Amino acid sequence: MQKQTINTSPFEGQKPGTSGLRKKVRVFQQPGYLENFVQSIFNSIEIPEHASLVIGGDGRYYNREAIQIIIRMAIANGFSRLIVGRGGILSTPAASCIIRKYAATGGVILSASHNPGGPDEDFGIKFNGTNGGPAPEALTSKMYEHTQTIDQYQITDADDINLDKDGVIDVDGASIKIIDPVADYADLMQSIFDFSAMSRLLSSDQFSVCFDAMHAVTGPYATEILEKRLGAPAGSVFNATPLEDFGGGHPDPNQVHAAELIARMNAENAPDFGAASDGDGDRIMILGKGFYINPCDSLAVLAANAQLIPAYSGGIAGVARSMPTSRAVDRVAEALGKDCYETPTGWKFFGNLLDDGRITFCGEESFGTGSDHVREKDGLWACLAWLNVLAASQQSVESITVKHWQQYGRDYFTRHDFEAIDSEVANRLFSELRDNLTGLVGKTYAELTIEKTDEFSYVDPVDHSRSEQQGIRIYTTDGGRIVYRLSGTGTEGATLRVYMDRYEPSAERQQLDPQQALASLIKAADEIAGIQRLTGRSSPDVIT
Ligand code: VG1
Ligand code: CO
Repeated sequence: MQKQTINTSPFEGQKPGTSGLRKKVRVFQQPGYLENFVQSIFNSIEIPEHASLVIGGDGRYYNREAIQIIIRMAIANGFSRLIVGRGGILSTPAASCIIRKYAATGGVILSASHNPGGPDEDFGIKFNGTNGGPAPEALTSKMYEHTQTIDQYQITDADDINLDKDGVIDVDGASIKIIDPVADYADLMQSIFDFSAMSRLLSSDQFSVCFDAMHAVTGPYATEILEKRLGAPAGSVFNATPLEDFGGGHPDPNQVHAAELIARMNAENAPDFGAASDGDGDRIMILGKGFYINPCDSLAVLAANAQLIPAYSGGIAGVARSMPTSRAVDRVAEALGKDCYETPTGWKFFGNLLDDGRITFCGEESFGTGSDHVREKDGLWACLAWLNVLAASQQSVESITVKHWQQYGRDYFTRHDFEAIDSEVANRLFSELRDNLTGLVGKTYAELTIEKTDEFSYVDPVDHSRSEQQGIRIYTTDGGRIVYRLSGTGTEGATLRVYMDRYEPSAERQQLDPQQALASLIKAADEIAGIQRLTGRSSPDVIT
């Protein structure tokens, strides 16, 4: 084997977003593009002696080719042990679990998560550190700096590795271990939850479950855990084989893209429990029979019932949520006398809080929920947490949620996404909003009076790092809130996300459709930012 130093020059725009670097596959396929970014990762971290790296991805188009390149580069950069998921497969939470379990130096995860896959679609890459969590901002900024000045990368001329056969391969002193991508993760789940109570529930004819893996990475994980270990009937997991193009769909578990599951759950004789996960398995949408539970509420219900789950029976340390997530979990934390942290969007902001033992559960409105068992959001974990709570409480998803609202009040929540809008228009919308921000106070829109406005910035309580411009917030006098931010995961133009929520303490008024309950806020959000006026869009592309 020969180590080679290849001369290269920088590519523009290799700036990691909310969760790694995401671009069109064709951008990644340019000679040197992936190599430059991978070398910039390696240039940004310490690679100690006996360094080890976990490698895997969500199985999307270009996953296997990218893995071969990364293996060759990791060896040339001095990693002596590589752990690779068989077939190039590792869900994001499984990668986090494996990094932690085998005390790896870090991991490279290939995924563009909920973005579609295929030759004309998206690819992505992210680096997780030794705690198993996404690189914090200080590290992603360092990577970006390296991408701007890079002039060479290291690679070996080793042959392609057979990714489909378990075992250890020795390549010139470096060992490459191909592992079952599921087993370690499934064992971790079994150590957290009450699998005996859950398997009694899942194998009884009184209860049925269906899980839509959306042709993405969670298929093998959900089949192993729900069907094999917990005894749900075969076929409970559908769309279970990871496909390079996710069957042509968006592996985004929301009410628009997971239409097949929604239809099943709203049909007559619907299953009691439904779930759909995203491309890389870190998010989940939870449904009851004919009942949708918003992810903000899901986090709150799980936090309130944590003691029913063996691993958390001693109670939780605290909770955290991303800023645009509704304040439902704050109410639970308050009742429990625990701290609740509000962070910017993106899982990387939970890492320090988890590592420091300040929080046990955390989540985002975008269907990501998790705990301190790994350092990523974890879709199947949330699905199993719900099943554990249902098994222990003998209640339905709907009854447990409705009772939760009665006890704590309901936070109506919705998110409206305006996708692929012109970037210049999006920037104009934000600069106008910023300029008008203080002048908005006291004004009335859609009969709502504005009480307070600000732009969210965050100081990490552990390392004191600062993150600015994390979303513009408008508060109305009736307790409503509007948040505007631009997506950091898209690959085409800009995606405007508008989040709205409002608290409803009265049980008599908790049964409304959120779009109805939030109608005035939705109207005000458009008038304040001039969404229709500036973008020409009269309605959002996706509503969650
Ligand atoms: C979106 C979500 C955010 C999530 C991120 C990565 O980011 O809003 O909550 O952490 O995706 O999730 P943005 O910047 O597009 O709003 V995943 O599952 O796509 O890696
Ligand atoms: Co994801």
